[in-house]
Amino acid sequence: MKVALITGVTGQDGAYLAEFLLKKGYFVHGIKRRSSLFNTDRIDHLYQDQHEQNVNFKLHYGDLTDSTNLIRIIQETQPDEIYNLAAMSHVQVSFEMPEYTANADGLGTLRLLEAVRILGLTQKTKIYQASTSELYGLVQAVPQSETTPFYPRSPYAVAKIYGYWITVNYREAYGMFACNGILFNHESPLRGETFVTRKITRAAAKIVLGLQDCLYLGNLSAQRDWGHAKDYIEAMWLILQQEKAEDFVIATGVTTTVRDFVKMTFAEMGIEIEFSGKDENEKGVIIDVDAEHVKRLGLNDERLKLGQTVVKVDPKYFRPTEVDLLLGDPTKSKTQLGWEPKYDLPALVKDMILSDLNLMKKDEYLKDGGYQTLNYFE
Ligand code: NDP
Ligand code: GDR
Repeated sequence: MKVALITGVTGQDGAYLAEFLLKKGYFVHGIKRRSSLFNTDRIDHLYQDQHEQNVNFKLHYGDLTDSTNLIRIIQETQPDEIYNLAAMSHVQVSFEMPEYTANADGLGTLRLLEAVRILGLTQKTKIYQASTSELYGLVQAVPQSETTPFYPRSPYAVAKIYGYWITVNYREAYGMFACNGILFNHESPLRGETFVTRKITRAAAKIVLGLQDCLYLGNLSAQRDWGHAKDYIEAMWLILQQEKAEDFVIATGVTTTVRDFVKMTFAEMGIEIEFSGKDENEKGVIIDVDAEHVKRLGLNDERLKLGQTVVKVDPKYFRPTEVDLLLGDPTKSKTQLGWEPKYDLPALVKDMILSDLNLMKKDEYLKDGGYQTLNYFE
């Protein structure tokens, strides 16, 4: 039985990857942070009572800022594969927490690599490092491939560039099987609520159900190459199954603006949005409602008014330095890994909005019953 250790197992990718590896017959160890409330929502369906026989999923308390803890967990678990997914992963928040981001995302990667080296596991343990398209930052060339130069534009990206190069360095210096997956944005119903796609699908569902009036966003013109997390975690695994340790770009090869993602989300519910105005004054207004479509989803079309403003810009979401355009070239991963995404963007949007409608209908139910529901605007 192969043994995998996943850092960041409670996050979006960690949850999908743990499920994927368990299905492949792995023993999966995951590192979770201690928090004052349970933070295992995304993996609760995988939970196993540790008193039972044949347990193959185990969680360990840990943190990427704590070397001795990492050394102990790796010594205890003796993993064949480590997937380093843990990170302070929010680009905008990294401007507010630059030092912590550097510590967890940059030095955290070094701590893992060093732990493997100190424990004499360099020839046994393969390491996957969660690198990112944010490394490309200020556009040097498109589409971005494994050979495109980096120009990071946030404390997050600068921390991740350290993680990228220290992974390459340990591969070259110590012959370790250590690889970077340079993954472009990938989303899902499990996506954190403050990343733009999930913020949009959650808010759109709430607006349609009458639980929220308006969605406030930042830069609507930013372009991202969005894929589905379920497809991307499979690529992580494929990268570690190769003969030779190498770095790979994982992307769809299609880029879309935030503005168009909003339109697609509402269109999925039968609502047409038009944007007008410029920069801080831009807004999105309902111009058409397909009543039949709305009713098919079990929604009340009378709540939706033509001319209703459902999106406004709030400059507080603008970043001090922005990444304007990401568009990946997945040629190497398609030819060498045989990787092919199953979801395109419309299928991703549909998966997310249907899931959030379902979730928000519970809030609607509570509201109708006189209970208070929470509104998040971050
Ligand atoms: P999430 O933010 O959903 O998950 C991050 C995980 O890291 C969570 O489990 C979090 O724990 C954990 N974590 C954060 N800080 C620490 C720390 N100091 N020690 C231990 N664990 C920590 O991210 P995703 O799943 O979306 O992304 C996975 C990885 O891939 C990240 O490294 C991200 O930077 C990178 N990446 C993501 C892309 C994407 O589009 N999703 C694209 C390219 C790269 P907790 O649940 O307690 O907060
Ligand atoms: P990103 O994702 O920064 O690309 O990093 P995010 O969804 O946060 O932003 C994408 C783009 O949307 C613009 N935007 C907004 N973003 C947020 N979060 N909230 C808003 O209200 C908003 N309005 C507009 C942003 O300015 C940006 O241009 C993600 C993370 O998962 C990283 O960890 C990962 O490395 C990269 O993707 C690849």
